[in-house]
Amino acid sequence: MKHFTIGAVAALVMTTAAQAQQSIVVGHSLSPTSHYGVGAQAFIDTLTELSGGEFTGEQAPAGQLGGERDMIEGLQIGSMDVVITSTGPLGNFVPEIYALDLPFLFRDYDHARTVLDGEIGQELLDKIGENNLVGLAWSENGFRHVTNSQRPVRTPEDLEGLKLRTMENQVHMAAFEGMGAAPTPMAFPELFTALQQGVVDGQENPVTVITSAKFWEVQDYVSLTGHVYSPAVVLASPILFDGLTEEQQGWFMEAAKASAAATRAEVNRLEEAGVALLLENGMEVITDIDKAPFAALAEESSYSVYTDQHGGEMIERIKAVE
Ligand code: EAX
Repeated sequence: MKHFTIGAVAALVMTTAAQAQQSIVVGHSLSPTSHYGVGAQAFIDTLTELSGGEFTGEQAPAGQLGGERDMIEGLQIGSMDVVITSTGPLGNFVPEIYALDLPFLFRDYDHARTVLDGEIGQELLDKIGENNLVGLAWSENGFRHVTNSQRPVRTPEDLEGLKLRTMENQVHMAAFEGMGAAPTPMAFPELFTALQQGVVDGQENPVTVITSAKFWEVQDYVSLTGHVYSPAVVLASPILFDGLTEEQQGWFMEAAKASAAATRAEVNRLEEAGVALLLENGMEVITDIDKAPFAALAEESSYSVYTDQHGGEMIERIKAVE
């Protein structure tokens, strides 16, 4: 029979405890203080608390582990645990999600949140689940606006010839082509430098992102076009999630809901305070915009990217939600 010293036994016990504890990496493309950063921290804190410390976590912010498309791929192969991402590149993996990226579809934040928190949101989370990903909860990025370094944009004519970075999203690219810009798809981590070096003239993002990325350092004009609502979603790797007990899965889902709530609260705060921040930092903010001509062109050029594959039923259902 083997004899263990007290020290060896203590070491053994400690190793076992350490093995039972798992640290979850939460990846996202923005700064740790952004609306995603706040949401990532809420996820980690809630998961740690619910699990009594069995799970802890850390953020991988600022695209440290890649752009949003790379991180989604990472979830599928198990190199990422949890990712907070816009739906920007998600349609490449789950085509039904493109319904949410259609320009001028959601009327306001209330409309978008009601849709995502209801039956349609659940159906689409389930669709994500059919594509080698786990959709834990809908979170939020915000209504997107156009910024650029060249001129105030008030009409589609002002977009003419503007090299505009879009997300890697077929619907958005088609929409901007229709509105007259020259869309250039690019991952977010490359964007700041691309704007700085003049590879592109402009980009489009919500106030949340424009402020947290400090785009005023490289952009002079922001037009409050609100041309599309940008959902975010908290995703998990099926390789991680499917290995959890039901109780543990419940903790992850609760943590994702807490994350989304914290992010939405931060979106609300920035929707109030953000425009003042843009002005303070020297941007010209263009608010007198007639959205109708933008909407007509964007709808004509981009809705078929979705409807050719899936028909128009989902669009009607989304519009009908009060
Ligand atoms: O999800 O790529 C983008 O423009 C996104 O809005 C940003 O990464 C936050």
